Amino acid sequence: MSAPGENLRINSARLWDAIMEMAKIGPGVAGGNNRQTLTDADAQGRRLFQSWCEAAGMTMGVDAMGTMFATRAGTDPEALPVYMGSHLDTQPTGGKYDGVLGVLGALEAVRTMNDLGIKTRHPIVVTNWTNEEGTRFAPAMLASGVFAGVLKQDYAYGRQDAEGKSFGDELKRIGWVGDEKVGARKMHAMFELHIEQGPILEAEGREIGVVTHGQGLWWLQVTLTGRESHTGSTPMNMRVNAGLGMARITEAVHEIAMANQPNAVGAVGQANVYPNSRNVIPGKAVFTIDIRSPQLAKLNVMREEIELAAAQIARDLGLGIEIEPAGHFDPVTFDEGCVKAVRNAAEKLGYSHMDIVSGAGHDACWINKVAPTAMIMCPCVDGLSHNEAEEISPEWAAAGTDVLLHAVLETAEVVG
Ligand code: HGY
Ligand code: MN
Ligand code: MN
Repeated sequence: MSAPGENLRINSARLWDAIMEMAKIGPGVAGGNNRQTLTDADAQGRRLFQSWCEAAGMTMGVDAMGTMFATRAGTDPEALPVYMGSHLDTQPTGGKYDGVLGVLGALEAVRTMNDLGIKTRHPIVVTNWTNEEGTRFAPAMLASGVFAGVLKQDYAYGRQDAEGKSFGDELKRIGWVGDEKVGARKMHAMFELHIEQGPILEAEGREIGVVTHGQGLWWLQVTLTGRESHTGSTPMNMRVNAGLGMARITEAVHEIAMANQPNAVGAVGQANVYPNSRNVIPGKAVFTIDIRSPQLAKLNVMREEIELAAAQIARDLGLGIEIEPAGHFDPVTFDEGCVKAVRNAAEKLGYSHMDIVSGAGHDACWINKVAPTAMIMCPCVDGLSHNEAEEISPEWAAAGTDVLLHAVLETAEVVG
């Protein structure tokens, strides 16, 4: 049977209800979400997602990183499954849609297939990747990185949060250590629907982003060591101020990103000074530099320039300095065949679309190393994300999910 026609659409109201239901779990303080990975709220969200998948007739598998794989059988059990999904964990001041749209959009696509009795030759698997955000346990995309063989499971299990709790202990505490070997699953293809998290699609008036590439990223954790002393009685020329070093390096990161325009970004998002007392010169500062570019050469030049500038600032201020990579992936080129399936679906459905490079990192960036992968994006209001005010329209959510449904059906081969 040929792929279904353009009249096949998902149930937009049911999708929106599911997103709003999930948003009640791990509520933020300003209308968004704080459902950080491996917290009790994450566990509650997982249970809700599992109940929905099982109600849709899917069987749930879980791997040793806690990633959830809900399978809808195909007519050919030998055929490799087509995967679609994203992540349910959020930033501490996250929005309701980052990651969630991709997981619940995939569930809605399956629910729509069930409504219409659509059969596919390839099985279909809806996925919730553990710890995409990398806030509580750095780096980001931790579980998909282990799945892709880029990160070791022992490394992941040993990652610690700010309170010294380890990933492995917390995964065990919430009861989500699965029995599957991470990465043992083989995929025919993987699609990830995600909000853009930037301003381009809305500004261009396009409903769909056909994601051809993804930016590369470095996270560099910097530790500066100075000397704690009294902020009142220590003469200025006797201070060894780690906080001042952090401020100057933060400024240097911004200047270097600006000097490397276009296609370069840089900031410091996480920063701690010690002892963090109002009347003590910080003796230590620990912070993470986040730099990104779609061009590998530019990304590496920025890293070199920042490391040189940071070393000079430390020398100028008499500070000790350590710089440790805390996360990295090269720029990504998604699979041409999968990208074409996304573009075909947008065209068939009559949605305005444009090619786009993902500014944010996603699980698809790692899975692209082990399976043909592509992403679909929908706009978000003012391009705002990683903010509780993150907003999309039900129409944008439905358009993205319609495209996901059709791209997956084209790839999974509708039969009967
Ligand atoms: O950092 C990222 O790009 C993603 O939101 N984890
Ligand atoms: Mn995300
Ligand atoms: Mn995010």
